[in-house]
Amino acid sequence: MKKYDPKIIESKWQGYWEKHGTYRQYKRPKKQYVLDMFPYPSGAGLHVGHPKGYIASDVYARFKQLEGYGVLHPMGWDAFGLPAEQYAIKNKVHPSVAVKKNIATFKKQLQKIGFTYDWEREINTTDSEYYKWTQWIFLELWKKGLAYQSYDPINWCPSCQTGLSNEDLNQGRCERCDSLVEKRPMRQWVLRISAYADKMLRDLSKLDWPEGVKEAQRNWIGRSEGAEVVFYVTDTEEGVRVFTTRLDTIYGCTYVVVAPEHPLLTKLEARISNFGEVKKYLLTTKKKTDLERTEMNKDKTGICLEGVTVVHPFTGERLPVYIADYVLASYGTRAVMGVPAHDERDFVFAKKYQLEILEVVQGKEMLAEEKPYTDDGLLIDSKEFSGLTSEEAREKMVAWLRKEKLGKKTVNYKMRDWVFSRQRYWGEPIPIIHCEACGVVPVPEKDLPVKLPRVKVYEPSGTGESPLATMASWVNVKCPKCQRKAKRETNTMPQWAGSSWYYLRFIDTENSKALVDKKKEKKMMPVDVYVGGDHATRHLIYARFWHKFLFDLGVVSTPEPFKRLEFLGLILASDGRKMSKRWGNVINPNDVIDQFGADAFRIYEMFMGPFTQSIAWNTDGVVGTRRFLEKVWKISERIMTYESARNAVSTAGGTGSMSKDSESLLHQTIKKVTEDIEAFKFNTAISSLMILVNAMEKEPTLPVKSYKLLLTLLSPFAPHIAEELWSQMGEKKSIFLASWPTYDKKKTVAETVNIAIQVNGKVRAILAVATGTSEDEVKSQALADSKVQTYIVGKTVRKVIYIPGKIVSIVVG
Ligand code: ANZ
Ligand code: ZN
Repeated sequence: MKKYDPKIIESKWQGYWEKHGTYRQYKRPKKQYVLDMFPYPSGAGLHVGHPKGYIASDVYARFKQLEGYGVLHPMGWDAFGLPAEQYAIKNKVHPSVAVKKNIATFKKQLQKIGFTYDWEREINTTDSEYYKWTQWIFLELWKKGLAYQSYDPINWCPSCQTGLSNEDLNQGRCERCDSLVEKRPMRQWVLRISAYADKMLRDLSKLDWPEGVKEAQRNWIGRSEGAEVVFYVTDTEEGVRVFTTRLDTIYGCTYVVVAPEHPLLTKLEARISNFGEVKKYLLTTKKKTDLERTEMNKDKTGICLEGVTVVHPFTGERLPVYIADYVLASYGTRAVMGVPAHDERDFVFAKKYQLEILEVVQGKEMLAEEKPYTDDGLLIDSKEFSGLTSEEAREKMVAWLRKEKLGKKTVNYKMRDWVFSRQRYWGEPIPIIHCEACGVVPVPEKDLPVKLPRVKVYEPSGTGESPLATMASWVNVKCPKCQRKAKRETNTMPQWAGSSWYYLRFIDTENSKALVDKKKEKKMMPVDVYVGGDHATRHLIYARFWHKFLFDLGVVSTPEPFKRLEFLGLILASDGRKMSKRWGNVINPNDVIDQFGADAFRIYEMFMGPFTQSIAWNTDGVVGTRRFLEKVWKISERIMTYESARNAVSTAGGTGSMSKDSESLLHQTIKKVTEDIEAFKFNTAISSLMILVNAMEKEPTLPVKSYKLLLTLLSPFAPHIAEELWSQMGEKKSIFLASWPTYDKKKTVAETVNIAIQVNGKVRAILAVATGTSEDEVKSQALADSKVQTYIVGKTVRKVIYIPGKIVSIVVG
């Protein structure tokens, strides 16, 4: 019998599995689609934090295969986008060359870990045969009016020199380089994601996703029911529409505020006597982010529009109009009615500019005077609406507004349409041609893909145009409609485009006729379990949007792409910080594997703690999991000895026997590991395997059958050693073609013993504990017993003695 040498057995079995296509069991009638969030191949390669999710999905995929499913578990590369481009610029290599090299590194690293990935289905978002379909989806969106050009100011990162979507911001800063983002007017392609806001919100309830992620999506979409109300500018036909969620407070409205960007300003320029001041204010606004504008504790500034008033729709009173940057240009109607008595920001603003504060809603308890009352309540001083509840008042008031054609119910969303163009090189070209005569002309489907040309300079131009604009030979084309001179669109798609539908391509990677074959799609979708982290909104918002669109097109058969989502906690460096080159605390999985083996590494990552928790790396832990595997290996040596001959081993069952306690523990473990893997509780599954191994180690003899059950339970976590020992037991086929063990329910019920608990020599309680319960566990159960508690509270426990299986004796003083 050989020593346990992971170096030898791991590469041996990796080769075997690949050669025999052990994981390609797609003919099986039941399917599981287990998916990882695919990585972008950065130049730094993988550190030990990256594979955590991949190991988890791999454990799950192997488990499902053992349960009899045909499992699709693919991997690919999200290789377009700013990080790849910046790496390429910094290292002076073409992005495509850098990406190729990085992918090779990533792949080699992943392959050492022993995953079930079907590398025949590898995809790369920067392959033109892949992005052909990304472009195709864009054109379908365009045909349906869901892709449009906008000239509204967008988020502009001065350092990355590109436009960004709202999702790319982190507290008003570029999430990539942390620069303060500016607003810049610029032509942009925008996707009408808002058209799907309601569906995306509604279908969240169908998903088996962590509540926190669903909540993040709800907040991101930010549905807000309210009303639009028109305030006419005195003596004009010009109406200012405001959006409010609190129509019931309208009798407390004492002024109206519009965003500095509101079109009303230019329309009324002649009437506004202090227009110079207004213009100056606009300039200061431009420098602020939306976050700074709306932050509660920031000073509220504004300017009264001299010479302009509006008419209160209910009372007919004239109200002053202000511009103030706490009203956002990107939300609602860009105008609000100011109700200082019931809204915090209005309150602060009214105090500063000495505007009237009228209370019109009362709660049960009166609040301190220096604070607005912001809850619903009973209406006062609101003419015929007085005495109604806020809710009743909103209904009645909106009915009246409708009748008078002064307003209506509306719904607003925080989610903005998706700014979809980037002024960068390394992305999918947007397949559009601009013709002076015909305007926007889509590239005909037969001409897809529009390939990204090789350029010499791929640094951003700084002019706000993509570097592609400088390539005359690529830009100048004939209009597909009228054959006259035309120009290609030079903006490219954002990083999120290729990842918004990649899971569909894995199902049918070679298809040149369609994005995905309908029959295959129907069999494999939806993704049963999606594993990853860090994209609670962005990627998961975009992918759901595209999927719903493809569903409406009839390309896919399910309204949602990802049935279940498992979100993971990060692995931090041992110093508690995020693992990063910047901090010099990165650990390369290759080094760990070289030292301890992939199986010990895999088990360690799954054993560190609850899957969803962030935990710091500790190499000593891998020492422990390696030791655990050594034990498993040693047991096999003993089996071999007492079974003496190899052919005796292969007769199922063998001749050894196991104690009743261990037999029962084995069945409990089968139950526990089955349930825990299903629930992504890998750490507790492993700890129960460790307990079982300890028990088996102590058995004088052991049936081969029981040992093989242990190997099967272990195999999703430590596939190489399990496969090796399986074959040493005489098995000819891969362990992953065996079936997952079932347990005998009767045997999972552990036998119990009664233990007397004495306090200072007197028996005070009887405790029933499962046989085999550890000393510490029995002691702590004894101390926690409610009867025992009455005798020990307030006293000091001096001694706790355990006589195994009989008595716990507690001494207090
Ligand atoms: C009057 C009012 C009275 C309001 C009251 C609130 C409380 P959500 O829930 O976020 O949709 N608002 C509307 N458009 C705005 C904009 N472009 N920028 C800044 N604030 C805006 O909030 C809707 C409320 O936010 C609206 O209801 C409006 O103030 C303000 F006691 O109208 B409310
Ligand atoms: Zn034309």
